[in-house]
Amino acid sequence: MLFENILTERKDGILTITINRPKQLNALNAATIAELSHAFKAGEAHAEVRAIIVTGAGDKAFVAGADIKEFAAFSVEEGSKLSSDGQHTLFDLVEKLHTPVIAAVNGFALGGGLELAMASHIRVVAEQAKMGLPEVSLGVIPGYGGTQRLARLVGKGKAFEMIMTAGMISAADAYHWGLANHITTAGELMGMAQKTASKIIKNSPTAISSAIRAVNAGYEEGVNGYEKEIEEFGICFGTADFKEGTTAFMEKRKPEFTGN
Ligand code: CO8
Repeated sequence: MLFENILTERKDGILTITINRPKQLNALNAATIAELSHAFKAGEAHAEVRAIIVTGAGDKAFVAGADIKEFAAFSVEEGSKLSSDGQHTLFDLVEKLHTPVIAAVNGFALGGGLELAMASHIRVVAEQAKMGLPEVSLGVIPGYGGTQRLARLVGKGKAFEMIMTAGMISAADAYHWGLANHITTAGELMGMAQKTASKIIKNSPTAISSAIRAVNAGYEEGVNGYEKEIEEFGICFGTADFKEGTTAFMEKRKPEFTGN
């Protein structure tokens, strides 16, 4: 697929995906969502990609939301379809990706932008970034999983406040509420995201995928997270990575994981 709205770069096992519509503050139109979906799937399928960083082009915005101009005239059916398609194509896909995803939040992360950051496994945030779910100010609600993921990350009370006031919070507040894993200067943002990714990719890719599935299971309706943990724990014992990790420990050397 030829990308028109995103840039991708693969280096040292890390795929960086940059949403590249800076004049529109990287707003997510349908084409961008489709390209992102394709890039995340391709990254997950690529044997050399061990972590993915998603960020926004320019110094102003990570993503200022879904593209309001695109859906302003939609009907009830079209609105529902937009939300459902987006959740399945991109946001659920990112959350469930077997490859760890780090959002490097370089500026405004609003509406669908914050929802993309929240679907990512880890968020590294620049100190000038502003985050919020301003949808009710447009007469709509968060539709890309925001009502669910924000409440899980910051708690129900704070999520209600953020959603109902439609306000933005600072990076410092996001850190305080557990929405940001790290805060850093704008200049050090990508370095911090890469440093975090580098720590992750030293470890077993198969075990990391199992951990993603086990953690996510605890948030799935009708799934027992503890049972899923037992299942995934057992699966690890059949992997070459487990053999390598335990052998390397006993041989007092660094493991060389293959992800098998
Ligand atoms: N959609 C489309 N265009 C946008 C968006 C957006 N979300 N955000 C900014 N832009 C465009 C502006 O229209 C402007 O374009 P132009 O120059 O052609 O007029 C350009 O980006 C620059 O923006 P501003 O001039 O507004 O820049 P400011 O620095 O003055 O303001 C803000 C920055 C505060 C970020 C402001 O742009 C803003 O409030 N943006 C909208 C934020 C917002 O409401 N986001 C939520 C959108 S709704 C959403 O995400 C729903 C998700 C769930 C959808 C489920 C299916 C429906």
